[in-house]
Order: sequence, then structure tokens, then C-alpha cells
Amino acid sequence: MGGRLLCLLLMGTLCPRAWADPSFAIDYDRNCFKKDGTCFRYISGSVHYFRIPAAYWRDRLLKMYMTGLNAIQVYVPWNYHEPQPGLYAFQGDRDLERFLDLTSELGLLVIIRPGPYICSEWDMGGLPAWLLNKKDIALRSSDPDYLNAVDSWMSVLLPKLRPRLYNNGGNIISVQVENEYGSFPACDYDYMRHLHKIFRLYLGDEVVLFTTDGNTHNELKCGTLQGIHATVDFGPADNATKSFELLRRFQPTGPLVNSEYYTGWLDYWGQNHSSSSAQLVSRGLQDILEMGASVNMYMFEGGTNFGYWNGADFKKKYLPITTSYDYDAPLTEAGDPTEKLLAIRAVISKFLSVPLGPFPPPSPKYDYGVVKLQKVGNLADFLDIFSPGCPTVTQYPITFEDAKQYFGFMLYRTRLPWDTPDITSLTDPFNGVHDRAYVTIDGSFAGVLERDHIRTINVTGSAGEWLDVLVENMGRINFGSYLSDFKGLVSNLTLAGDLLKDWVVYPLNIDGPVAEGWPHGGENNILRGPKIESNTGPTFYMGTFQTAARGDTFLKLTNWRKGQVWINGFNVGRYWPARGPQVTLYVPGSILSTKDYNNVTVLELESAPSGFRAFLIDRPILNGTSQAV
Ligand code: NDJ
Repeated sequence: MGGRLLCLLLMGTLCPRAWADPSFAIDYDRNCFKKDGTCFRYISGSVHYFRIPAAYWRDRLLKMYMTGLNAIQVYVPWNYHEPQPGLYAFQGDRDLERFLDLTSELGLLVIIRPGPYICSEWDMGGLPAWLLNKKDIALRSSDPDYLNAVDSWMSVLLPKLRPRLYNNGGNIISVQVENEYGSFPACDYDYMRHLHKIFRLYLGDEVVLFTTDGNTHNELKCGTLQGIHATVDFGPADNATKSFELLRRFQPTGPLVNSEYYTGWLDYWGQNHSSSSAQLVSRGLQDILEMGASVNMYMFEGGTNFGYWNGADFKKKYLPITTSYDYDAPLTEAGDPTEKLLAIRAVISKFLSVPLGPFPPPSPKYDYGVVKLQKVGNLADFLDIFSPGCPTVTQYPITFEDAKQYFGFMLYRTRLPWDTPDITSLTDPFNGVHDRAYVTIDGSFAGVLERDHIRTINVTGSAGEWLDVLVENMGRINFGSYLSDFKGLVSNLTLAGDLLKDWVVYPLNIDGPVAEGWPHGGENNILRGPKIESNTGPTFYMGTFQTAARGDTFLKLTNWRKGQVWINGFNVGRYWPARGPQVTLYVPGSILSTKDYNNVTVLELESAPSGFRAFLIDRPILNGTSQAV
């Protein structure tokens, strides 16, 4: 008979009240966590609700439970929940509380990471781009403007977590403060102290707060703070003993924790697909568990950067992250178990009792065949739909942030100032195309400019012709010094060395009309004034398919170049098979219909192949050839 039940039977007369109250704390004498009075360690996995359709949250969590994990670790991306200052989004796929309810129903503990910065290959590391409305804001520092915004977000988020803390009867056992702050050059202890104070204010003095940092002296020096439990991040290729020894210099007692044990790694467009062996990952896990440490596997299920949510790194040049965040994790992007999962489960079973019963099998995947697309028209022919307000007339280009449009695409339009019958250079002298620009002259596609790669193209035309520069934001930098990553034309372009001036700038809301059904159905379903018959330059295509079964599938746009795809109005993400390594896009079955036609909308930015065909196949291709420019 459990102690609690015995206490109830004895009407509480003989039992100290502490017995009945759940408690989670750190035992500095026994170097472990103390859960309800006994030594405890967690074996956890990272999962991001914001990278998985809500319809599949339970499925993924159940599979994590069935692997034998006793906890999950999850970030909360601020920019996903506060898209405009003071405007909050917590519904549908953003329903954090529903996700947390599911973890609790499945008997999983939660390690939560509210940031405010999360890194995570997520746009701007989770910081809202509207923070850049103050151009010189010092992010992740004690800049009062930054702190004010952080404080007001935390005053909304943290009260939602408080009743869910373990000590308050919930399943959240610990809360991270910031994220790998020691990797950020500012090293501003006042900022960390401020966050510490705010977290204590809203969450109380009892909750276990922690920091986590890379396994180097300098990272731990700037990332740890007196009064907050320090943990470390390292992968299978690192020496666990050495990493924990280093951690001990900053955290002399208490439980050892690896907060990010890497099961795989991320992918960049134009580089090889990352993978790591099941054997290496499971062996490294065993080493950590044999040392008595707690561990979180990053990622356990990676998921997808739907829409425009991917981030980017900066290593000498700008490196955007792919749409897939499969991460070569134990559960695939589509939530299926892998050989790596089974190897990990076998290791866990040596230390904890793993739930009995067969592991849930992979979900069925469908080959729906060919989707025949038709041309809808050039993007520039639909400005009345995507940009119904007044465009901004400006001498020099403004940024996305100036226009308060933070994601997607904006169109910059000017007139050719003189005749250029001979080939003339259109140049980005200051590397200010953030991040990729599709240039047309009077509707004819003239080429692409790309940040850090393609700084000049040759054009011809006559004075007065429209020069259109459609700029794509390919994702804000999420790691390192360059987090203030403004988008659009952030500096001037030149034509034969002269600054181009007198722009008309159109912010574009493509997602709104597409979510409402455009261009399918109704009178919009017509080819609008195709002045140019070629299939080059930013152009929309549409098609439909039917299915009797509803399940996951993978969209393959063979010989298409680069663009964005929506299915039934849901932004499935960016495709770029011409660059690789990702060739197919994950299409979750949850967005498909078995009753109606399924609408496919493609915005191809460069050129479509003849035949305009797309394919829905039954397996992902994430390791196609990568084509660096
Ligand atoms: O905490 C970071 C996590 O959110 C640590 N990582 C992870 C990589 O998946 C993820 O961003 C690092 N990212 S160190 C930076 C990579 C830059 C080369």
C-alpha cells in the first residue's frame, strides 16, 4: 500500500503533511534530484509542439512514453505566441496548455524551457522580429527596451506554468533560464540576474531552475549563475567524463545533467544531410546513464519547420536551415520509430522499467500519385489581393521590419532610370539582399541575387520599364552575434554603379488569401493577364488531388527550382530541390481531406518545369544531392 493511501486511511493523524504533498528539489548531499523524498533521475527527450500538427501530439508523446522516457523537454518560442506586441496566440497548433495536458495524461514529466531566447534553429532563436522595431536594440542583454518586452511576455507565459509545477501538483519538474547564454558574446550577468528574479517572482522560490551551456570553460563561465542549477550540453562524439568534470567546476554538487545529448543534427540548404549512427548514440547514452546522470536527448522527435519558421546560422556566410527538422532523431519527422529508437530503448531498459507491449508501428504513408498543376499567373499580377493597402513610396528601400511585415516576401518596385540596351550590372554592393531576390524587368525574369553568394546580375531594358525585386526572407539567424537580422533590401542596389532610387514597396500577405481558399474556386480561378508566356519568375500554380484514405505523404517537386507550397491553405514550407539536400516536403495527413478535393498552391520563384507536375510519394528524400553555389 502506498504511503499516501495509508495516510488518507489514517485521516492524516499520524503522517507528516509533507508526505502528501508532491515535491521536487535538488539533493546536494546525494547529488541527485529528490522527487517526493527519494533520489530521482530523468531520461528525457526533446519534442517541439510547434513543429508537429496538434493532431499528432498525443501520438508522438505516447511513442516517447513507450520508449521508456520518464520526461520530455520542450521549448516555448516567444515569437510563435506573441506575433505582434501584446497580441497573443495560444490556439490550435499553438495551444501550449493542451500539449502540456497531454504530457500529464500520459504520465510524462516536463522540463520546460521558456527562453526568452531558445536558439533551436527557429526564426531569430524564438525572439520576436518586432523587437527590431527599435533598430539598435541589444538583444539578450539588460537593454531596458529588451527587458521590458521580456517582462511583459513572461507576465503572460509564466503564470500559465505556475499551477503546473510539480510542487503545485503538476508535472513540470524544472524550468530553464535563457539558453546556452554562455555562447553569446554579451556575457551580461545583470541580464541573467534579471531573468532569475522574474522567474522566481512568477514561479516561486521552490521550483528547480537551471541553465545549460556548451561543454567549454568559457561557455559555462558566462552561462551559469549563482542560485541556478548548472547543466551541460554535449553529443555522442564528446567525452562524457570530461564534460561532467568541467561542469563540476561550476556546479560542485547536485545532480549531473546533460540537457542536450545530440541524437543527430540539423541540415542546411546546400550542405550534406546530417546523420549519426544508432550504435554511437546508444553507446554514448549508456555511458551517461552509467555515471548516474540525468539526460535529455535533443531531439527525440524533430518535426518540421512549417511555413517560414526555420532559422539560420552564420558561419562566415548566411546558412538557412531546411524545412525538415527530422534531425535524424529516434522518431522521424513523420513520427515513425527508427533503428536508433530501438537501440536507445534497449539501453534505457537496463536502467528503468520500459513499458511492456509492442511498440506502435510506423503510420501508413501514401503514394497519391501525380498532381497536375496549372499556371495561375505571375505574383505581380495579384498585388491587389496580397497587398490591398497602399504601398510605401520611398526614396531608398525600407526593410520588412520598417513595413511591420516580419515573414515571407515583399516586392520592391522602381523604374529603370535610363535605357540599358547593352548588358548592364544590377548589383548588391553592400550585401544587403536579405536573403534572396527574384528580379524581373517589365515582367521578364532577369535572375536572382542571393545574400553572400550572388551579388550582381546582368540586365537589359528601356528607360521607364518596371524593375521588380521580390525579396524572400529565408529565416532569421538564430545563433551567435548576428541575431538582429533585418530582412528585405537592407541597403541600396545599384545599376551600372548608380544607386537605384524612388521605390514603391509592397508588403505581401500571401498566407491570408491562400488560407481562405485563393486561388482555388470562384472567379479567382482564372489566368490573369499573362503578359509574358514564359514560366519563369515568381509565379503561382495550382492543382488538386483526391484521396479515399487520409495519411501522411511527401511532396516531390521534380525539376522545380525553389518556392513555397500550401496544401488546403496550410503552409507546408519552402522547397528547394535545386539546392538540396532536402528533396521532398512532409505533408501531414491531418491537413488532408477525404471528402473534398485537396488544393495544392505552389509559388515557384524561378522557373517551373514543362508539364507542371508534382508527385505525392510514400517516403521522404532528405539526402538528395546538395548543390552549394
Ligand atoms: O541549445 C541549442 C539548441 O537549441 C544548442 N544547439 C542546438 C543545435 O541543434 C540547438 O540550436 C546549437 N546550435 S549549439 C547552434 C549551432 C551553430 C553551429
